Amino acid sequence: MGLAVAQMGAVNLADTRAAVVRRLVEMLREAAARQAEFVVFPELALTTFFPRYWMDEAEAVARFFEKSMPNADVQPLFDAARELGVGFYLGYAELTPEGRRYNTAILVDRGANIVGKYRKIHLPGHADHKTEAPFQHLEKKFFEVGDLGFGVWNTEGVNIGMCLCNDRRWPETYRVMSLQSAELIVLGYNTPSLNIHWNEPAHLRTTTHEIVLQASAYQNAVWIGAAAKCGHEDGHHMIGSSMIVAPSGEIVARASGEEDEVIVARIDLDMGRMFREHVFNFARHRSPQHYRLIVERTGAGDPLPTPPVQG
Ligand code: CDT
Repeated sequence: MGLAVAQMGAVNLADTRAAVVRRLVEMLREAAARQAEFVVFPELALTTFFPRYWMDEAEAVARFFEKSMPNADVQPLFDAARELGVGFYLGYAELTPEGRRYNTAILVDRGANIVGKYRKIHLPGHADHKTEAPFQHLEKKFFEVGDLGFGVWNTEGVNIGMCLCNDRRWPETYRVMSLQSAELIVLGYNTPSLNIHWNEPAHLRTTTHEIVLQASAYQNAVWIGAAAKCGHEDGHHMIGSSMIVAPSGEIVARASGEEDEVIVARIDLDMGRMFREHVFNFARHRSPQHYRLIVERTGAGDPLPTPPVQG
């Protein structure tokens, strides 16, 4: 399969949806010209990373949420996908007809049909106004926890699972999808270089991003395509390092800058199959009876009673 990851440089507050979609279409065309059949775009790809700004929910909805998909602004991307026969993953802020707000990603097939939807489950940040912080991270204010679980869709003969940004740091995300035979997991992210919660050294933001993608690809025998929105959005810097990671844990393609940039790899789905048949043969080696705490506890608690040690 030809897999492209389309990293985006900054989207500033002043940028219109139409201008952003023109950038996405240009990258879709480049990906198609380089024989990609599927393109991964970032989280909240159509706007700036607006959870960094304090505002009320009504203002956020009016300025940054999509009320339908595709809508008139985004239609050119769907038209280009149909014309080129290229599927894609796209992240955006979703307002449902019932007025609910989610951080959402869609899976679009090569005929430009929306075949899957994911709503972000691990929402980082806070809901209160941190007046001392240089910026906010208001995902817990603007979005509800996703209600669709971690789905996997067979599209174009490949089992594709989706998640979004902070989800990539949690092992459960990948395992739930690999237990549904996911072969490829795609995700978009907006990772600020500064962590407002503690004085995390800037380089660790990229190191931890790499570690989770490489370890998760290996432990779940999946390919991962991860697309950043990065660079300086109105002065707020976010990491790049969009990448494609193999089930061996190796990084096979990586963005080199912090601008719009398409990376492409021919991914061999048989590589995942080999890991799934041997070291990570789930059916042979997993022991879910010993994993009960994973679904019984949310936060860490006391050690469980253990049988007395013999001998
Ligand atoms: N968008 C997103 O989920 N970003 C988070 C930043 C967490 S710091 C509050 C991430 O995990 O990259």
